[in-house]
Amino acid sequence: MSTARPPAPQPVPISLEPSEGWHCSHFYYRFDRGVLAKLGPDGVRSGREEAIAILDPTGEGAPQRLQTSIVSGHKADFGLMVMDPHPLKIESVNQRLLASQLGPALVPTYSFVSITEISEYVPTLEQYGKKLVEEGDVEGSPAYAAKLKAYGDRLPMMNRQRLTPEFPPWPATCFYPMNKKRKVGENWFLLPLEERIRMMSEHAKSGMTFAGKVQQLITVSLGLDDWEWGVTLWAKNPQFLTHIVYRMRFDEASARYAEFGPFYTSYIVPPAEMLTHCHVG
Ligand code: 76R
Repeated sequence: MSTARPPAPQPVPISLEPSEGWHCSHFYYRFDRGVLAKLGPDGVRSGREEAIAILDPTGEGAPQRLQTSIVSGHKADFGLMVMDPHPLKIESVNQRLLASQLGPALVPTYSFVSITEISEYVPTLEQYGKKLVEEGDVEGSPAYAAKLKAYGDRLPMMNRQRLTPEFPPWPATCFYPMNKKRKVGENWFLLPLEERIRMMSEHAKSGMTFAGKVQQLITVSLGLDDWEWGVTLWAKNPQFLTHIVYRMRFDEASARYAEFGPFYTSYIVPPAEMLTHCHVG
C-alpha cells in the first residue's frame, strides 16, 4: 500500500474577480410617480443630470459595460445590464443610483446576478474535428483541414466574446433566467455527457441560423442567484426575439429540459433618452 501523501493543494489567491471573465448583473427599476412629484421640477432636473452621469458608460470609474434600456410592459420602467471583473464596481452603479436625488423615487423591481463562462459544450478543436468527420468530411483532406483551421482561428475571438463581450449596436434586447430540469425521469444533470453534448450541439445549430439577427450571451448563475443561467439576447428587430425563442422550444434541450423565469424585453437607448421617455425631466 502506498503511503505517499496526496499532492499539496495549490494556494489559491483571495479575490472577488474571476480568474477569467466578468461578473454580470441585470437590474430593473420602476419610478414612483408620487415621490417624483414631491421632488418638484428642480429636484427632478438635477436628479436627472445626476442619473445621466451615473449611467454614462464612458464616465470616470464606469464599469466595463453599462447598458440602459426602456422596459416594455409593467414589470419595470427601465433596466441596466452591467459587467465588470469586480462585482462591487457593478453594485456601486446600483447603489449610486439609489443614493442619488432620484433614488427615493426608484423602486427596484428585479435583479439577476451572474458571471460569464465558456460552457463545457463549446467544442474543442479536437471535438470539432470529430464532428466534421461524423458529418462526412474526410480526416486530413484539404476541406477538413481548412474547416478545422477556420474554427481554430475563430475560437479565441469567440471565447473572448463569451467572457468579455462587446455588445452589438442593436436596439432590442431580452433577458430571462433559465434552469435545466432536475425532475425524476427528466434530470439534465443525470444524463451522460455524450447525450448532453448531442443536445447542446443541436441547440447551437439552431442558434446559428439566427446569425446576423440575434446575438446571445449566456451567463451562469449557479450558486449565485435563484436560477442556473441568464440568457441575454440582442436583436436587430424585436420580432427576431420571438422567432428564436419559438424555434428553440423545439430543440430537445429546451423542449424537454428547460425551465424559464420572467422575460424582460427592452429597448436600448442612452440614459437621457430613457429618462425623457419615462417623463423624468
Ligand atoms: O457559445 C456558442 O456559441 C457555442 C454553442 C452554444 C452553447 C455551448 C450555444 C449557441 N449555446 C450554448 C450554451 Mn445557447 N441559448 C440559450 C437560449 O430559449 C431557450 O430555449 C434557451 C435560451 C438561447 C435563446 C440561446 C441562443 N445556451 C447554452 C446554455 C448553457 C448550457 C450549459 O453550459 O450547460 C444555455 C442555458 C443556453 C441557452 N445559443 C447558441 C443561442 C444561439 C443564438 C446560439 C448560436 C450562437 C452563435 O451563432 O454564435
